[in-house]
Amino acid sequence: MTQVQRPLVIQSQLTRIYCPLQTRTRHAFSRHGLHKLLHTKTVTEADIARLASRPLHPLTLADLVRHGRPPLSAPALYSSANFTLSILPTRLAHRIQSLRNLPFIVVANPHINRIHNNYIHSLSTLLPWAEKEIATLEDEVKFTEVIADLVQTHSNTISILARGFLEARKYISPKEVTRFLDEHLRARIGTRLVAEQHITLHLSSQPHRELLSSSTSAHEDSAQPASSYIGVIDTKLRPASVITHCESIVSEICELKYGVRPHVVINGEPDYTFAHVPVHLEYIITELLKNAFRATIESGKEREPIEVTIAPLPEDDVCEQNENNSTKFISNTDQGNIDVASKTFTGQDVSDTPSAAASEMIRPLADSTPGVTIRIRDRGGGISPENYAHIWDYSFTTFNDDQVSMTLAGGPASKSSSGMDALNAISGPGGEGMNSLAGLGYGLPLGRAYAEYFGGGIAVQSMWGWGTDVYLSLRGVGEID
Ligand code: ADP
Ligand code: K
Ligand code: MG
Repeated sequence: MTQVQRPLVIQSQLTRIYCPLQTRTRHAFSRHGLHKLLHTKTVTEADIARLASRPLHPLTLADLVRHGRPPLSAPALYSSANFTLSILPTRLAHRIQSLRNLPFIVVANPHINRIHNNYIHSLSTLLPWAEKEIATLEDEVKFTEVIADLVQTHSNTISILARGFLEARKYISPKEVTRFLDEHLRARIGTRLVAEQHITLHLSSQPHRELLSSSTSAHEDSAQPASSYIGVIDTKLRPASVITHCESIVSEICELKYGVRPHVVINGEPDYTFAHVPVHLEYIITELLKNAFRATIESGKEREPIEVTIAPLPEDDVCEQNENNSTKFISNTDQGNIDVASKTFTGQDVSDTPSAAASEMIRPLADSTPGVTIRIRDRGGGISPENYAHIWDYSFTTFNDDQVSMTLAGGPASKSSSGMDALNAISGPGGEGMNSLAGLGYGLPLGRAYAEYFGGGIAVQSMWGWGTDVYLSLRGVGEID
């Protein structure tokens, strides 16, 4: 048996504002010096084979909220811990196997290999709990440390994988990388949701009240009242507030780097609220605004506002299950709306199918769950037909830093990027890269992965030579009592 120690820290500024409870996780643990050496058990090939042969439990939103509203009683907290424990080892083993299925020379890349080893590490910290039933406060605290370590260990996965695939790009095609990452990053979204949900419930629960009250003072002025949260879900999330917040971040980047600051106009129904995971929405909106701002600046149209329209779904919209058992919208195409299910636009020859890994999706609690479409419209010149075919590939980007400065200085724009320099720009909720306008081409595909996770989607409509409309559809997580 070996022992490891890892610090439990970090959370992006965004998360701090919109998800106060989540932030408390690391503060509470680190401030009170609760992180100790974690027990590990060596992971054998037999462990991986056994766990990976188990089917994945299809996650539902009901799973995330079924332990009730915080503060949880001790038994409810133990049941959350036991549920988390029942889910995670299988999920990690599936990821390990999928990494091993990559071409050998790709897995041998030090960065990809590091991710593989991170999964082995996390599994080794969960195995000692394998046959246990968590039924005491002491065990629950120890187990939550293991889960916090897991979240921390995997926090930079996206930028590390991006670097690895960039270095290994001679040995694997962009389409193969996209297929792998679509599945891998989606699975990661689910694993993190389960882990962070438990951590957050833990910190807001009865038996830990004392710990909580002495560690939250710094966050009491947070933008959202904690009472609207169930773990990581905000039951009263207001997309307009998220948009305004993300706008300020993206325009700050533009101002600092390029000296111009395009602005956003929000219309439609800004007062609309629904239940969703704030960090997911923040990630998506930030990436979409970055794209719109960048195009607007590059085409010298920074005086033209970026128009964001918030359109709640009509009450009588129905929600159907398709053969994949994943949820889709049936929208009223007669009114010229987009049909998010097939990602086609009525009357136009654009087909943009949902990604293949759409089965890794959380289903809404009920068919009557609310939803919203958010359209982001820019005058940035649109996307050329040859680029349009690649925008959903992880790593496809037309960005390079010189291009923007040259365009702003009135020089010619090149249409390629080496990619390596842009690594700093990779971002994800809680990840790095918040300070770059564009990067390695992960914004759209990863944004779509987050949107599809709850049965939504992203569709991009380009009017080449004029501008781009991006339709982000989100299905709320339903009525939660
Ligand atoms: P990145 O922004 O890092 O390049 P994305 O996946 O966000 O990666 O976008 C991929 C590419 O799609 C961009 O490089 C750009 O060429 C194109 N694109 C995305 N959104 C827009 C937009 N609103 N206007 C023009 N081009 C866009
Ligand atoms: K891309
Ligand atoms: Mg982008």
